[in-house]
Formats: sequence, C-alpha cells, structure tokens
Amino acid sequence: MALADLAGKDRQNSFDEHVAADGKVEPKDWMPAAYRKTLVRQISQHAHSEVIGMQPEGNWISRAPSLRRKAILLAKVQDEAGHGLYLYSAAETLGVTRHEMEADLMSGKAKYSSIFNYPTLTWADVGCIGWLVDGAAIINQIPLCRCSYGPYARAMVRICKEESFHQRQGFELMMALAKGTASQKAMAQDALNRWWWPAVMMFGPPDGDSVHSSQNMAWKIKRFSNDELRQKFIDMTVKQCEALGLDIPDPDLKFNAATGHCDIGPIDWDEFWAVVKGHGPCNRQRLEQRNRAHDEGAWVREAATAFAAKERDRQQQRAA
Ligand code: BYC
Repeated sequence: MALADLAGKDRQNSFDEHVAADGKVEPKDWMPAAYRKTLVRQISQHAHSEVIGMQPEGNWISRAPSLRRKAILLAKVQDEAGHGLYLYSAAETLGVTRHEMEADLMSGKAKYSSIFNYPTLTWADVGCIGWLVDGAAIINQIPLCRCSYGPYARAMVRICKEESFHQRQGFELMMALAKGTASQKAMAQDALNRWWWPAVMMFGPPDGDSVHSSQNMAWKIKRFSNDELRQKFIDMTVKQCEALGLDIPDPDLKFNAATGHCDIGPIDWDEFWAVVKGHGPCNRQRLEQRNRAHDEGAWVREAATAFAAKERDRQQQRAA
C-alpha cells in the first residue's frame, strides 16, 4: 500500500521502515513535516553555497595567468551555477519556491557555507579552492548521492562528477605552483596557510554540537557524522600535501599509529561561529554582490517574462 493511503501512526511507521530499508522518498510520497523542513533547510543552504561560491573564484577569471587557466576557471564557475540550479530544483519539489529561497539568501536570513566568506588574495587561492574546498565538498557530497530523498540524491550524482574535475584542476594548479619558482611555491604555501583551517571547519561543528546529525542520520539524509567526514578529509589531504611538498599549518599534526588516522591541533570554533553568524572577512561583500547581481539581472527576468507572455498569446491565437 502507498504511504499516502495510510493514516497516522501506521504512516509514520511505514515511512520509518521504508527509509530504514534504504527506500527512496519521492516528492509526492507522504513524509513527516520535520523531514521536509530539514531537507528544505539543507538543500537550500547547499544551493546558496554553490551560488555564492562563484564569487571568490569569479574574482580571478579576468586575471587568470593563461588562456588555458582562464577557460578551465570559466567552466568551473559555470558548473557551480549549474549545481545551484539543480539544487534549487530539488528543493522546489518539497513545496518551496525559488523566489522564496532567493529572498532568504539576499536578506541574509539563509545560511550558506562558511568557506565562501574568506577572500581570494592571490592566484594560488584559486588552486586551494579547487583542491581543498572542492576536495572537502566531494567527501561530504558522495554520501549524499545515497540520501533517502530521491531528487536530492539524483542531483548529487552529476554534481559529484563535476566536483571531481574541479578538485583535480585545483590540485594540478597547486602542483604547477609548488614545483615552480621559489616565489610561486611561497604563494602556494601562503594560500594553504590561509585555507587549511577554514576547509577543516567546512564539515560543520563537532559531533557533540551538531544539532541535526542524529535525526538526519536516522533518516539517511546524512550517512556519516561531521567529524567522521572531517577525519577522512584530513587523512586524504595530508598525503596530497606530501606529494606537493607543502606544509600543513598545524604544529600538532601527527599520524596516530593506534588509530591509523592523523590527529590535528585544536580547531578555532569561535572563528567558525563568528563566520556562520555573519562576521567573517567577506560576509557583507558576498551578500552585497549577490544583491547587486540580482538587481542588474532584472532586465533579463523582465524580458523572459514578456517573451513567455507573448508565446502564450501566440499559442492561444493558434488554438482559437
Ligand atoms: N557553514 O547540526 P549541524 C561547494 C550550520 S558548496 C555554514 O551539524 P547539518 C562548492 C548548520 O546549517 C559546499 N553553516 O548541521 C561551491 C546548522 O545551522 P541551521 C556546501 C554551517 O545540516 C562552489 C548549524 O550549523 N555543501 O561544494 O547536520 C565552489 C549546526 O550544524 C556549516 C553543502 O552544503 C558551514 N560550514 O550539517 C566550490 C553540503 N556547517 O541550519 C565548492 C550539504 C554547519 O540549523 N550540507 N552549519 O541554521 C551538509 O552536508 C550539512 O548541512 C552540513 C551541516 C555538513 C554542512
């Protein structure tokens, strides 16, 4: 029997059993209100991160050091716009409109990833975003391909494929700098020094402070905890750093033979929460830029609406 045909407690139990058995939930299925709400929250935040995430890298498109690098960066930034669109579409299947989500982003009510509130000061920052930020995103997002909500899981499959290209181009860029002249290597090291800790924080608060984790893991929206994914990222990146010949800016970083993982020094959670609450180095600039881009795009929306109205009229005339 379909979930929608069941009543009250039976419906809730069937939903729980369906999700526990790795079944997918689709837009027209019955779902608990809190499941819908947390998905709208997470998917819209994710979409906003992709859209705001275009700014730090977009800042370097006109200053890329070669035609090849410029073409790669342009393609990457356009991919991020596409990711935002797939994710807004996935969130819309839950009953929220894109207009509502955009309004919440532009007013500062909605969250987006903390990482995009840091500045891109040099060309090496573009490499660090691809290598570290997209690298962290892949680790976080591969499990989301198995998320219990079908439209989100399916959007993530394509996004992860593109993120994989993004990570590789970032690593390749960092390799070119790290194996280049002394000043290029110094630029790469300086960027790593500034991006390492924000990238480690991207995975969210420690498990003990993560308010949504336990319920969202039970609902199979999240498959791993914030700390589990963070550790995976650290272990993977330490090895990549060795290949680059760069140093992670953490004097406490060491391999722990007992656990088989790398231990790190303390994370500055005060900095993380300050950035999340709007007080990072670029929060204001990011929102101002998003609002400006929205205003400057008004003529495109007006033209598209006028064209759609004309098409509707033409179709009605043809049908009459
Ligand atoms: N930044 O209970 P928790 C990209 C908030 S884009 C800001 O652990 P949850 C890319 C959290 O929202 C990458 N806020 O939450 C694009 C919650 O506040 P609310 C974006 C954060 O949901 C362009 C509170 O802290 N990826 O890849 O269980 C170029 C408590 O947290 C952050 C995604 O969005 C943060 N870092 O876990 C390059 C992935 N962390 O909502 C790359 C999808 C936590 O109660 N999202 N908060 O007000 C997720 O996987 C999860 O939502 C998170 C957080 C792991 C981020």
